[in-house]
Amino acid sequence: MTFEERKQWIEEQYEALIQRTNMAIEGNGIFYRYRYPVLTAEMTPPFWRYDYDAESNPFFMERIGINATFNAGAIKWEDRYLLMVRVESNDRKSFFAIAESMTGIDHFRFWERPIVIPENEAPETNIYDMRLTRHEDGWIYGLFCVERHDDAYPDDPSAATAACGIARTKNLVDWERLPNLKSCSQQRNVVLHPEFVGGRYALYTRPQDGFINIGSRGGIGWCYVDDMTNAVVESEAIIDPRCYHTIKELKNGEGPAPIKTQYGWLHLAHGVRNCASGLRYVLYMYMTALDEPWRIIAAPRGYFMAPQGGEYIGDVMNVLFSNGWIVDDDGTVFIYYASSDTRLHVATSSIDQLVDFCLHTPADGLSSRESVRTLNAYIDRNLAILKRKP
Ligand code: M1P
Repeated sequence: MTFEERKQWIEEQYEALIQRTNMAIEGNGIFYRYRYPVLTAEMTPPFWRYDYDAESNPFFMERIGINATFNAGAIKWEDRYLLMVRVESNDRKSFFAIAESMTGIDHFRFWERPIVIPENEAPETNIYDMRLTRHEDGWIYGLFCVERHDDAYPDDPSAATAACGIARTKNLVDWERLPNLKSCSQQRNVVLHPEFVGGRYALYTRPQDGFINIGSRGGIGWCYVDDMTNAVVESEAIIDPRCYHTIKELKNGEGPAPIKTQYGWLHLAHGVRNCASGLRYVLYMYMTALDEPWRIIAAPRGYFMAPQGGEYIGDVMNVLFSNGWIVDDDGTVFIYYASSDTRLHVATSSIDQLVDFCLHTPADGLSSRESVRTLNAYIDRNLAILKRKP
């Protein structure tokens, strides 16, 4: 193929992916999955990946390969669904780029350029997994993981540290970088609560001893912060701990900022357990009290979503992860989740369904004995209904 032929072919493939109509797949009554991912690496603009100069790139060769599009923050902005996507290029560095759609389920198109997050006094090597919070103080905050080499181990190139970076914006284009969250532990999956609580900012945290290993710490924490321009974790209470023989035995982390409903705050989180094939990441939900957003009032058993079919496969297998969701005025909830650190999907549900799921799904009984007892109670009720004479 000539330069022109290849260019045309690549652009046609790209447009076909962007124009593709997505379809809901009937499911479990709690949410709909969709037939196609909403964003894959191939849906990044060709002019990011290819040199368009026929002289310097006669083969129309890919120069800046994109490896993955995943773990996106989400926000509704002027009637459009915006995703703050973690884009990872072939060099393993992640960056943020916004993709927008009018439907929330398909036709996502990246803005022309990635988002430039200014650096602060401690430049990082890698940034990822932004949680967007429209705070009642009038700012939109982006909290994200900042990663750098741990220079305490100069001979170990894998030694790293994780902390929470903070930036804020009024228009999603210009970002003001604030100092990183100060904490005595490493932090990932930190999320800003959207309202003041007792007049203070509040954060969901995830303290960890090491970069990957949680060590003696972990669980979803809660802390207050007086000033987001100098955010310090002074004391941290674990509100949703890890637990033996559950989906969050090894670690867990808050997903997007919680959604306020008349019954309480809806939370989406990820839980991790170990198994012979490695770590397994699933999504789970819980609810907290409206006036005490740290107090759990409902914790449905097990997972809300786990990898299915092709979702199992990717760079980091057996992973579902979500850090973004959007609620429409009619109560529809768009849940953006990534599979296996590779691609981004949407699932749709509603506030009513998610509240019902949280309030009426039995809690984890924490033993096989209790699981069977709960199951038998359901079977008793259902058989009585089924055997009722018409
Ligand atoms: O690879 C799975 C996920 O691992 C990390 O999440 P956590 O800190 O909870 O283990 C993050 O790097 C996340 O981006 C990634 O999807």
